[in-house]
Amino acid sequence: MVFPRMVFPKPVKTALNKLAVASTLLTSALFSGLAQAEYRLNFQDPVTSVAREIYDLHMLIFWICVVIFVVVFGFMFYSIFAHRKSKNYEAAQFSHSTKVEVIWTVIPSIILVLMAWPATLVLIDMEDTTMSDLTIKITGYQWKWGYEYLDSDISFYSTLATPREQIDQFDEANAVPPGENYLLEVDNYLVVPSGRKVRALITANDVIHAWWIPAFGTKKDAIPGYINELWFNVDEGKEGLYRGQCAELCGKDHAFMPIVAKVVTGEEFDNWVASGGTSFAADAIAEAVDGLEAAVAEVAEVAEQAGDAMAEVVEAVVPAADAAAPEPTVSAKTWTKDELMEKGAAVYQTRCQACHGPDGKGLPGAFPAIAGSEVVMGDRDAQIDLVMFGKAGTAMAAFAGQLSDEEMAGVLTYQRNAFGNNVGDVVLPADIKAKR
Ligand SMILES: [Cu+2]
Repeated sequence: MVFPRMVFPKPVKTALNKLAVASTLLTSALFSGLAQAEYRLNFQDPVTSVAREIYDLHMLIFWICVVIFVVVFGFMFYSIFAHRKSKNYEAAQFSHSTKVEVIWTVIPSIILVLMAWPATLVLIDMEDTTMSDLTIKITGYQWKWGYEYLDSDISFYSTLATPREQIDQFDEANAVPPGENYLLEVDNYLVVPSGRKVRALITANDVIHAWWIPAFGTKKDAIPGYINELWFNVDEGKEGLYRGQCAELCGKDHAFMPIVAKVVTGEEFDNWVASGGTSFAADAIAEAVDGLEAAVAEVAEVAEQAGDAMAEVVEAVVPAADAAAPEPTVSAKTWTKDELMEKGAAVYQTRCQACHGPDGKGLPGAFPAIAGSEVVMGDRDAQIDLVMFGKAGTAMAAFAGQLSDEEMAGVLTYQRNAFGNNVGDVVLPADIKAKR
């Protein structure tokens, strides 16, 4: 048998050719990307009992679907092949069969019940937050997470820590390559113990968010005015970092509010609570300082080989490294305007720019500009109150609980004197302290 040849008009032909070239390019680009990234199918490895139940349920349903697929398509292809016209098969002529109809109703019903049974058991287990060992209240904000350990006094905010330079890739010449955990890094980890049942109360302060850590098998909406519950109990021996994300489209920076949980042993957790919840932050700082010192030592070694001229350079580098190391608590320190501006710029780029823009121009119609703002450049006290305590009925949050005296003084000084604002005065940490 001869099939007629498809004949396309010329423009269609050209378009099809272009499409073929594009799809080849796309495919090769896609697969070279896949080859580089660690690529996997299926869920993340479960580390809690609930996550394991979900995983097993998922696999069970998957294999049931595979069997149904093979049986149905096998039957279909067999029928098509065995009864094909060229064999002169004569079709049966019936139009109704009660027997067949009963079979194709009863069998799927039984399959559905068999699938619903284990699924219901998992759902019931997921909802059972009783007998928990500790409770953490989790609040979603635009765009960060707040954690409160209700059994102790510990509470903190967890904000994106991926540097702005990696995110703003508008200028190719100055592009910084994304880090390993791009957009999945935070400044403060949620610290939880392994081997204990953690109950989480989930809510939100502004719009609906959702708290999701795939490896824990937890995902729950955070709704303003409501408190949802979930629980997880991480297996002992599975200590480490687990990453998740906000899973409910919550506005402009929805992709910029990741979740990082640091799972530690029960003993480490107790020590962490006893220390007021600060030791892990201190660890991170110590690590950073160690890294810095190692780098300085390396430079020194090279310099020794290169002679005295280089040694002089090292002398210049060491104090710089010291200066870069985190400062001790500094209530007695006298702050210069330059220092406040520098600190303020860093705080601004992590805490304010999401709404007010990296360039202070805001988002017309939604978030007011800082540049040229009469409010910002107006009365100093009023401006301090606004940033510390927020403004009711607007999106302006109260930052008193989120920033230290020094950070608050810095960012206020910065806003009054950056982006072409030119008030000239400074806000000192003592001014903030006096208002707390
Ligand atoms: Cu969100």
